[in-house]
Amino acid sequence: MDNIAPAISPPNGIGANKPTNQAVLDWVHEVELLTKPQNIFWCDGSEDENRYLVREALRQGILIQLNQSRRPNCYLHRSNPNDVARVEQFTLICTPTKEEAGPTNHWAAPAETYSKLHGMLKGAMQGRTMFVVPYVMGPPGSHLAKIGYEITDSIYVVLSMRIMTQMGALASRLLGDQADAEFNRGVHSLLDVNPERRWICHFPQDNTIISVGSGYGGNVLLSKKCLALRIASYLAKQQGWLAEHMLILGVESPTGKKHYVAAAFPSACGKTNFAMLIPPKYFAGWKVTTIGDDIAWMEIREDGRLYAVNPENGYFGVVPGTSYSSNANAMRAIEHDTLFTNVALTNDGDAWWEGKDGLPPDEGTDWCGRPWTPASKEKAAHPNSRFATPMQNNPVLDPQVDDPRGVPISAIIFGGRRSNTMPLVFQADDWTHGVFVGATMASETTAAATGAVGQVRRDPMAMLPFCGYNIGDYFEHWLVTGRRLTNPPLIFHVNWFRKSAEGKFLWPGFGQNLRILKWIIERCEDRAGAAETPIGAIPRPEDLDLAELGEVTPEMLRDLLSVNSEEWSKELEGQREFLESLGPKIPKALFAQYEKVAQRFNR
Ligand code: OXD
Ligand code: MN
Repeated sequence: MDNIAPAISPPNGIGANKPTNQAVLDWVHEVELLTKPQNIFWCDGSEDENRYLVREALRQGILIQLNQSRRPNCYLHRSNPNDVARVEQFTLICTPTKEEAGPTNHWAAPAETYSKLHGMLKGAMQGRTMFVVPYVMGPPGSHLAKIGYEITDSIYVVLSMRIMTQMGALASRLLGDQADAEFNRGVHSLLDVNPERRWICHFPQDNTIISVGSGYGGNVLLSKKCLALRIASYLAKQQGWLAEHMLILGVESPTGKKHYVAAAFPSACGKTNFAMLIPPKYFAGWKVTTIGDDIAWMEIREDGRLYAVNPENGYFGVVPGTSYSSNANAMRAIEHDTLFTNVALTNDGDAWWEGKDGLPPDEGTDWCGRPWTPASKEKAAHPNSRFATPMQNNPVLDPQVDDPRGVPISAIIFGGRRSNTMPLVFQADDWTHGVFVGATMASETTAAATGAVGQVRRDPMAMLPFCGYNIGDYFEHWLVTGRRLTNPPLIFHVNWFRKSAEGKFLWPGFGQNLRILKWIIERCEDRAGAAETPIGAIPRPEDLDLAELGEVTPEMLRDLLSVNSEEWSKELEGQREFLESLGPKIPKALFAQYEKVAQRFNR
């Protein structure tokens, strides 16, 4: 087999930034002895290093340069077609007992898994360069900030980590030289990108991740889903904070009053779009700003409120459907300094995808590198094609994004993609009811993970694939956190995706979601009305600001805000069955919430 990641020989001064912490050096040495790379490249995150690595990646065909006058510093990467999404079935939580991983995770015993992985990694980097990538997650100075090192044999991973994290010498400086300084150990090897030897393994007790056989972002950018969610959720439980699959946005009204909200939607359900929302014309003077688009780390502060930081430095967003009309801020962000994966290529060197503004090109090259025309049966861009872009590219980046104290959260929003049942928005009675709403939320599956698309699955707090320990303990942790919050955020549920009987979306979504956000923050300020329903408080049409919303008729609005008892009797049944299926660790308080809601329907 040709080596898919041949070694590179950097010039003097590049790839030589060896950290000084002996524990890091010892661990890297162990991995070196196991994987036998041709050489080690110590990354420092500098511009020179980046230029050199991009040049090498272009030379090896790992990247394709896009038209530099149209998209400066933008490149396209094509992953192996067998490797285009997260692989939940091969993602393991390796805790001493199966019970610690719980019913929603694939579990494997740590000792056996280490030896299986070590077997696969033996000599795996022969003829390759082993990159050591130091990185920081979270604003430096925040005591939630975490340091990680990812060892990888993929240049694409290094270039992506540079965008997605604060990568480089800063991490080693912050870690210092103490032998017991805490850092995450991540080892990644492409091996031969074979789906039969693809494993994403987490060892929460060892703060260690090993990922083999994949080159796709969600499986290999170990800072993101692996550290910032799976390992961090485990640490958060031990240490009394929350690591969540949530965007964080700021919303400021024309009077200058500002709130921050965090929202958990499953993968590819519009978190990035919501986090970068552009107010419609009628809402002149309103501003929405982004703290983060995917992950929130939150802790309780002295004032009894929840404060959030974004651990990441960039956005790894779904490309198809992104356009100047759906998300002009994202479009501006990805005009430069962006790494695209699995989009199509136009003949003049630009990126193209389904849902981009304008007409499709007459001809081009699809995500697999095959000639493509609008008559082709296959899509030009893979439905899970991605951009990786630094958050500094975001024209509406919130000024507080680097604040080590984080931002105070007024509301938490859960949401999913549901064609029916779930109204446009409702408010939970209180924190405990909100935890029940989050714990039982569901969504139609998307292309972000391998497997069937469009099937309703329960995805508690959008953490089903990301909670690094027993989901029952996780729910309990949420309940305990609620008891510690003297000034808790209000909790809501939204559904932008409800459809008419004819299968048409009832709500325009995107910028118009500000109307719902406005009601939410008015509820936080105790100045918006609502109707009490069995599932929670739902705005009446007169409680929403609907001026100049031509496309939604009163009938559509009625359907959007309705609670259909037949649909809800099925929904409640599904919620109860789901909680029961999770076994004995599910807190009784959640079943009590179920009973409460069910009884309200029977009144
Ligand atoms: C993501 C995901 O990539 O949730 O953010 O899959
Ligand atoms: Mn995500």
